[in-house]
Amino acid sequence: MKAYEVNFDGLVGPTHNYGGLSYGNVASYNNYQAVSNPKEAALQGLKKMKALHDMGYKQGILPPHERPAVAFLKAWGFDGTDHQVLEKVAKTSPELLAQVSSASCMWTANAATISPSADTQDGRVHLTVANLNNKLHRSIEHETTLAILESIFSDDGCFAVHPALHSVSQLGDEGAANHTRFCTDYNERGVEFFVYGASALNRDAKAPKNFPARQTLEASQAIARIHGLNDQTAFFAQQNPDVIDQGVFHNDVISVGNKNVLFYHEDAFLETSSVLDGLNQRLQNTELVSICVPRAQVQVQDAVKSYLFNSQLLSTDDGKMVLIVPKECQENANVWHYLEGLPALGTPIQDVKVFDLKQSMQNGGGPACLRLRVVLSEQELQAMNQGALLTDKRYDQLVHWVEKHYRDRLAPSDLGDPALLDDGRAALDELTKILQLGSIYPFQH
Ligand code: SUG
Repeated sequence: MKAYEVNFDGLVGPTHNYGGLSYGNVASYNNYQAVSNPKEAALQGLKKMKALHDMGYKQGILPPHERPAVAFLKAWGFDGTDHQVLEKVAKTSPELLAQVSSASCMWTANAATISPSADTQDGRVHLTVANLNNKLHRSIEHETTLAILESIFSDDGCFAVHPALHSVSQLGDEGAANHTRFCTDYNERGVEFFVYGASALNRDAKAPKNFPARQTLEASQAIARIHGLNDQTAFFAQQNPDVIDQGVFHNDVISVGNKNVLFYHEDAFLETSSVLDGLNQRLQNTELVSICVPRAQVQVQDAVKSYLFNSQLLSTDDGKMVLIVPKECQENANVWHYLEGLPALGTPIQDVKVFDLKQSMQNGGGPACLRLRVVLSEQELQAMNQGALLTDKRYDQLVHWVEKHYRDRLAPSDLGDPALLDDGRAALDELTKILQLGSIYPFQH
């Protein structure tokens, strides 16, 4: 049966702002307290979704979470009405307010890890929500993400949605940002490639020195077990710790894969030749096509600034592939020079398309961060909640919804505005109807 790669993009939330919250993520850190434009951010994201939908790809949508997350502030000892809580935290701890106001769930590559049914022991699609415990503002995402995924993939004959791993640093899990699947065709058994930043339990293992390794080997192994993968369908490799120290906080900032193609930077992995061998040994009916971008042409710093590898690598009807890159690639001379020459290299990547995602990019989130890939057979596609799929009509509804509810300017001092909370809730309530999700938010209960 035919299977599709469905990209579920995160719809940017009304509180999108620059909190400088992600140590190790250079763009997030550098844009601390810059003024954001949530309306533009959401429209930029929707434009990419619509463009891919128009190109014939299946496109899904994951909604933003409730922010500011007052429930967490209450759990941390702030009391009173919701407005009183906001007022108190804005006065006494604006830093904490920024943590609970981030729209970071927009980067849905970090929402979960997905194993398609062709790979798993019980023949169901397995989804494990990421605990994101390396960053406070992201560690509060997993409960709502679970509710959303359970609402979209509720048919337990087809899907198994698993809660996040226990939230401790040794089991740090950042979802599909560190997971790539290789295969001949989406409906065939593939090999799932888990790239970890460090091992938490092996004291002799190499680890980055300056910035945190957000994904552990132990978390990746746990997910592979939970999903019913085996030695042929799962393969683990360590990211090069030196590049984490240069700002490559997820593997999807330094490599991307699709079907049998791996597009990666020369410095991406700790042991590149064993990575390529390991993947090749496990791939069925095809050879791995590895496209290495040499450091002599594109330095790690160029990759971090431009997000060349945080691109979406998509199959086209003629059996080739197109790379969806952010505009920042055009602005980096080395990267653009490389991309201009890429089609002539004779690899499957024959086309490059550029998107303006500046609002997200300024927080370190490119095209690939904004999407969660879920491979679904025809039957699984029918079994999921159809409200979460983009159609022409739903796109128009969502653009109208953003225009109506979103601000075009948000400064750090605006986060304590009670109207931001109230308007946000009214907007999300309306959104759950557009996406047919039911009551997924705490304020709806
Ligand atoms: O977790 N940025 C996100 C970016 C996530 C990118 N995702 C992938 N590479 N898949 C992060 O670091 C910044 C928020 C702020 O600073 O306001 C932030 O959370």
